[in-house]
This record gives sequence, C-alpha cells and structure tokens, in this order.
Amino acid sequence: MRTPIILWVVVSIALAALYLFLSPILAQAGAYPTAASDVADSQVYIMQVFTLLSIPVFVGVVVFAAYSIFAFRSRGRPTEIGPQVHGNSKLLAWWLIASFVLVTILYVIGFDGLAQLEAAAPASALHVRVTAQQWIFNYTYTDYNIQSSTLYLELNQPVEFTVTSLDVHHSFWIPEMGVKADAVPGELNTFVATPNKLGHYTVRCMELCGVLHSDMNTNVIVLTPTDFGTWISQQMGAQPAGATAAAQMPEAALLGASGKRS
Ligand SMILES: [Cu+2]
Repeated sequence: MRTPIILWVVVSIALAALYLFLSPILAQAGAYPTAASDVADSQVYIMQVFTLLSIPVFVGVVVFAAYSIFAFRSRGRPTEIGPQVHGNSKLLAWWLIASFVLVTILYVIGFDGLAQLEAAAPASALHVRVTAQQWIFNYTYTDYNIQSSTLYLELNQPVEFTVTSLDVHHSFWIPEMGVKADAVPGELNTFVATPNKLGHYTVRCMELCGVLHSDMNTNVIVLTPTDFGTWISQQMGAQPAGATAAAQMPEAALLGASGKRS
C-alpha cells in the first residue's frame, strides 16, 4: 500500500507546483479570459483554489486505479473468482473527513466571493440603473440624470448597478467583469462591482428574450477618472434634464404594482 500513497503524494505535489508555475505564464500569454473588475479577480482566485484542491483528488483516483490495474492484475486466465471485499470502515471514515474538510474550505471561499458581490455599495459608488427592453440596454446615471446607450465606467470607481426590465425577462451580463444579473419587469436587482482595467468590453443579454436576443449587445468602455469626468460633463451639457422617458421614470413606476425589490 505504500507505493501508491508515495506516488499519489509525489505526483500531486509535482502537478500542483507545475500549475502554480504555469498559471501566471499562461495568464500573461492571454490564455485566460480577461478579468476586468474586482469581482472577476475574485472569481479567478476561486477557480485557482478549486483547481489546486482538485489536483490531489484527481491524482488520487487515477493513481489508485492505475496501481490496482497493474499490481493486482491476473497473469494468464483466472481460474477462480477473486476474494470478495466488504468495505473498509477506516478508509471510509478518512474519505468522509477529507471530503468534509475540502467542501468546507471551498464553501467558505465561495461564500466570501458571493458576499463581496452582494455587499452594500460604498457611499462613493457611482449609481447606474440598467433598463433592459427588447432589444437594447439603456443606462441611467442617476447621480447625474444622464442617459446613455453605451455603458461608460470609471477606472477603480465602485459602481452600484440596479437592473430592471421594461418588457420581458432579460439578463445583464458583462463576461469580462464577471457580473450578471437578471433583468425582470417590476423588480430591481442590485450588485456592486469595481472595474479595474481600462478598455472596451461587451454587455450581452443572457436570457432568451425574442427574435433579436442575439443582437442585444452594447459596449462597455472603462475610462480614466479624467476622461470619465469629461464624458459626464459633456453629457450633462448635451442632455437637457428630462430628455428621455426611461431616465426620468421614477423608481416606483419601474417597480410596477408589486413593488418588489430583490
Ligand atoms: Cu436577450
């Protein structure tokens, strides 16, 4: 029994070391999807921890199976049925304890990431109301009373998104920022994220919402604080107060009769 255990430990450590060594190199080479917000960063971290912890589990299964096939193989044609084995309480207990510990660690890490997404917005947060309808997204900057069909965000500025829909169910998704929220008529879904990489990204609708669902994409542009300030002042000059319907729609009207907030 000693051989497979030594093999298991050695191969696990070697693979984990290889993963830790290769992961930053692959990330540099652009092998992983872009992570452009604090939420996306924490998802990458969670994926890395999950991958690391799954290495000994995977190696354990493969090594013990391969070792058994090799070490206990029958040479020539078997003449009788092998001995019947009925469980091993000690092994079972260790298996349960190890699984429990692993799952508890993963639960704590995953829950921490979720808590970050659902945390209350800091007082300095930019407020963006996302209003989905067939087949566009509109963005209302409620702090400035501005509306835009392109989502402009400021680098390293926390944003509280409030997502709703005017007609059918849609879903507001920015893959690169690791955020997604259902857009449901009569409900306001909120979450907080901080964009932390300059660039152009895409918002996609993630809920089948009609014939033009696949075209329901808009741009996300993350600007430096100076550029964002310039954009805001340009928009405030260009849009007289009360220019567009959805920007002016009071929250109560968006919530409809049910008035649910989730
Ligand atoms: Cu859609």
